[in-house]
This record gives sequence, C-alpha cells and structure tokens, in this order.
Amino acid sequence: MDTYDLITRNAEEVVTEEELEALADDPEGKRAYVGYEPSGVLHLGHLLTANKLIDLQEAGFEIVVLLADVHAYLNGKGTFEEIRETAEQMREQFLAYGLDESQTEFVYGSSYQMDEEYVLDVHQIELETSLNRAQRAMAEIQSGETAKVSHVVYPLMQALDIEYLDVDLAVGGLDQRKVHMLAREELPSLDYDVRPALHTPIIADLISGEGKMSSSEGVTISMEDTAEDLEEKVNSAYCPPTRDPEPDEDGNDRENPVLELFQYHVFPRFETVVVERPDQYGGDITYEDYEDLAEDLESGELHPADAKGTLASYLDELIAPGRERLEELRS
Ligand code: NAL
Repeated sequence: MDTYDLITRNAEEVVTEEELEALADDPEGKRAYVGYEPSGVLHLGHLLTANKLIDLQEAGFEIVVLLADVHAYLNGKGTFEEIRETAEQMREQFLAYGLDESQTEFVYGSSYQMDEEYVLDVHQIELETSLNRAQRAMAEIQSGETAKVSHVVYPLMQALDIEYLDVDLAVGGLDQRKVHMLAREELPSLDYDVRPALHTPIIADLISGEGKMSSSEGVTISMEDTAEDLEEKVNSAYCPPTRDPEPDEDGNDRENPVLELFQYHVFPRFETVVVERPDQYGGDITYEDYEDLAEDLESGELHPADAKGTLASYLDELIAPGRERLEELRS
C-alpha cells in the first residue's frame, strides 16, 4: 500500500488532502498526535484511533500520545489524583495493544499546561475567540448537561496543544473536528502554524445500529471484557444482511455495527480473517479484505451468526494482551 493510502485508510475526513499528501511524501521523523482524557479502561473508541496511530508508525511517523489529565479535570471527570492514576494504566494498555514503545512518546498535559508561557497563551486565545465559537467546538465532547466555564477553556487549550507538542498532524475521532477547525482558525492569530487533521469515523451503537457507541450509555466493548462477555455482546448486536440498512420507524439512520467493527477494528490488524464453519455449512472461508466479507454477508453466502462468532473471537484476540496487563496491574 502506498504511504498516503496507508495513513488515510479508514479515515472519515482529512483536512486537507494536499497537506496530508505533503506529509506522506516525507513521513520520516514527522510527529502525529492524539490526546485522550485518561480513563481506567480503554474501550473500542480509543482503539479506533490507536489503529490509525499504528498505521502512522508503520509509515515512519513518531507518535505523541497526550494523556490529557488537565482536560479530563476541566471536563469534570474526577479529582486530579484519580485522573493521574488512571492515566498510567492507560499508557500500559496502549503498549499492550500494539503501539511501538520506541516510536511513542506519552506526555502528561499537566507537565507543561501550568507553565507561565502556556497559561498566557491560553488567555490570549481566550481573547481571540468568541464564547459561542468555543461552545460549539465543545458540543460533542462536553460531559454533563450544564455548560461550565471550564468547558469553553477546554477546546482552546486543546488547540494550543497542537503548537506546544510540536506536531505535524492532529488525529482524533470525528467528534474532535470542531476543535481542530478552531485550531486551524485561531493558531495563526497567535503567529503559530496551521496543522492538518485526520478524523476517524464514529462507530454506531452495537444494539440499535444508530447514533454512536458510547461508554456512558448502551453497550461498549472494553479491555476488561472476557471472551464470554464479547460473545454475548456481539451476539446481541444489530446485523441485518446489508451494509446499508434502512432507517428505523422514526426515520433514524442505521448502520451495520458488526460490519463496521470488521472494517475498522479487525481487518486493519489481521492479514486474513477466517470464518470457521462445519463442512455441512460450507466449511471455513478465508477473507483477505473487508469488501469480500461484506459482499458475502449481503449475498447470503455468510450468515450473520457466523459473522458475529468470528467477530467476537477476533476482538478477543485484539484485547487479550491489554486485558492481561490490566489484571497484572491490579494484582
Ligand atoms: C484530546 C483531548 C484532550 C486534549 C487534547 C489536547 C490536544 C490534542 C488532543 C486532545 C481529548 C478529547 C476527547 N477532546 O474528547 O477525548
């Protein structure tokens, strides 16, 4: 695969294509970063961006993972002590998942976000940005019903971090796009450069196929799940024999979450995917790419129950090293 295709595969959006092409032409030593609010246990949302980081490492990028402790604090995720503890566990799980330690730098936000120069820059960007603009940037990230002053400081600091971490590419889920757009707009007013951004898709809720999979509501898959948990969760997933399901009775869009998980989580990490079936049901099938599997589900060649069983076992293989690391840390 050529470098541009590798670093942009499965991306929902790149801003801009020209800027990414320039990075793809000369990736050695370039730095890409993702930030995460620390949480004790990784879930599939974290792993989706981690898959992109692994692609970028393969292309020669250095990876910066921001353990965004101050941001989690601003977003009401706990006391500062609690947040710091979960950040360390998070690092261990990412390494167990497959980020290459020699190409990954983990940085705590608090290691520079209290510095005088940084704090003054935060105030300057506060001066440049309307309240409305900051609130809109935060709408998809904010937890809790009531907007707090901290919620408008948050995206401004996230924008500044792109400069302070000295990165060439910002990576995040599609829910981060408004923050990245704000950064592109406001960083030049502080005489800082504009950086490109790459956004990964948002996976639909497993059970309904609607909206987004989220840890606050509905079923999520996490590093803590046992093989049995995974089977149970995946078995209850919505999986019509099509990649383009009809909207529900209320007109809400639906996706096929089982296919999404194959596309974004399984195929990027495995060369081949084998569906094991008894000979009387047609025997094993080996897939080398996602399209073939999706086509077989649509044609009826692959039964949803077999797709689900296969998905559960590949997900188990993906999370097993992180699950074991968590158990060690807790014993
Ligand atoms: C991502 C988050 C917080 C701070 C960041 C700073 C720089 C780059 C990325 C960052 C977390 C993210 C989330 N806003 O919603 O998970």
